[in-house]
Amino acid sequence: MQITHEEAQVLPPLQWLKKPAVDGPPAQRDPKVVERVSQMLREIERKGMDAVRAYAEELDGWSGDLEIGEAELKKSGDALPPDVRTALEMGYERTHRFAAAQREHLTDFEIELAPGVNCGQRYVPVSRVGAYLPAGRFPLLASAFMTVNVAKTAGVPTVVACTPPSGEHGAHPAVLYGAHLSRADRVFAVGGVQALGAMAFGLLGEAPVDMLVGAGNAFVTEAKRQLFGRVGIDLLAGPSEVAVIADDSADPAWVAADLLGQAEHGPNSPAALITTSEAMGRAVAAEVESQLERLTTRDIAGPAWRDFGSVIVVRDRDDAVAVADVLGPEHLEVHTEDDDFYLRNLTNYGSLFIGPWSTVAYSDKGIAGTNHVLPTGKTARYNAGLSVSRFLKPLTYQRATEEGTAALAPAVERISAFEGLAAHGATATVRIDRVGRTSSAF
Ligand code: HSO
Ligand code: ZN
Repeated sequence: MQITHEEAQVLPPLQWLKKPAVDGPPAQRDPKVVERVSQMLREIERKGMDAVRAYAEELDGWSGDLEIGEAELKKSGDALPPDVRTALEMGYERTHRFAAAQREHLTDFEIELAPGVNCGQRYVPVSRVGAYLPAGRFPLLASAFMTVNVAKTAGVPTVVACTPPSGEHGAHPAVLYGAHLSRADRVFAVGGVQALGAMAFGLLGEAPVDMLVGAGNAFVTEAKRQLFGRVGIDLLAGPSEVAVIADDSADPAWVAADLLGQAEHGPNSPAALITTSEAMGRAVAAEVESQLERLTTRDIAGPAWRDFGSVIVVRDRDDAVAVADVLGPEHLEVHTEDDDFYLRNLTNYGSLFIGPWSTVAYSDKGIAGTNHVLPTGKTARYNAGLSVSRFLKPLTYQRATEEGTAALAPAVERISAFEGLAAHGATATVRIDRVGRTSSAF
């Protein structure tokens, strides 16, 4: 999400109180990762479950059952502290209601384009989806709400989920409970590249999936990239990012807290403050330093802020929008007296958090309802976060009647003849011959 030095030149006059030490996150595609993933996928495709089991043992130290049974899933919630369970149920309910509202706002239609010529579009769900539920350094409990739940709410008939094996339950109980609440059809304790390969190649007693979704480490992301085309994917997630636009009215302590709230994801997580007030920029920078001292995750958030943090002072709100649109951050917060102006004018971001009482973690945990699978690395220029629409194909159709021949066939005949595509033209001619050629051309 960092501004490159070239981009800084074309932006409106800027003052950098704190420039990131490097231009951007390191390239995602480490050649060693690319080669290893490709070799693993080849092996899995060739040897099937034998390879999946061998990798589970070698990489995750797991040789137990790969499928988490119905009964285990149902009681996964019992292993959780009651308040965590209640919070998860709340997250499921909110994310489900938001996804259901998205579904309702996608409507099929049919319009008459000429007499006897109707065209339409209907949303049809993908048949089979595979969701990867990571459980790495920190298990992100809301993952299934964002993937499995949204796919089911879109109407996907079969959604299988894979999560890395851990502990005696075969997988993290909170991750399992999230998958259960989200209505996963089957859940497997399989991690990493072997999970994605197994789902894509149809090795888990299920037909191959049509789409793979969900975030993971660099190997998981690379596996999705290599499998893309054979299956659909949601997006290729990079390090989590946050940017905040703040004016003089913001509370520097809150802005600092929200910057660190994503910086703790990893030492290469970018966090940027864009401010119309130099005083605010300095106050936030000081706050970040003092909050870092108390933060238990300072060993991650500290380097992230040092190497990937920035404070950019801009002239006015138009420049703030211009800078934010160049950054295209995954998460964008607005703490200003003018929040609606930003809502109307910003165009590149994964998800927007309006006003000081909104914050990224509310959606990260699923509690606010919006999705946390969001575009990173400036891909918000052309991509949005995960939503029901990603699982729904807008399939089109035409419905022409005999009466429609006059509006369609003569023009198609002319174009086909001009192109030299005789057989195309003949499909129009046979229909004209049946209804009779009228003198008027078209
Ligand atoms: N910020 C991550 C999601 C997350 N963080 C979940 C914590 N829990 C990507 O949007
Ligand atoms: Zn987060």
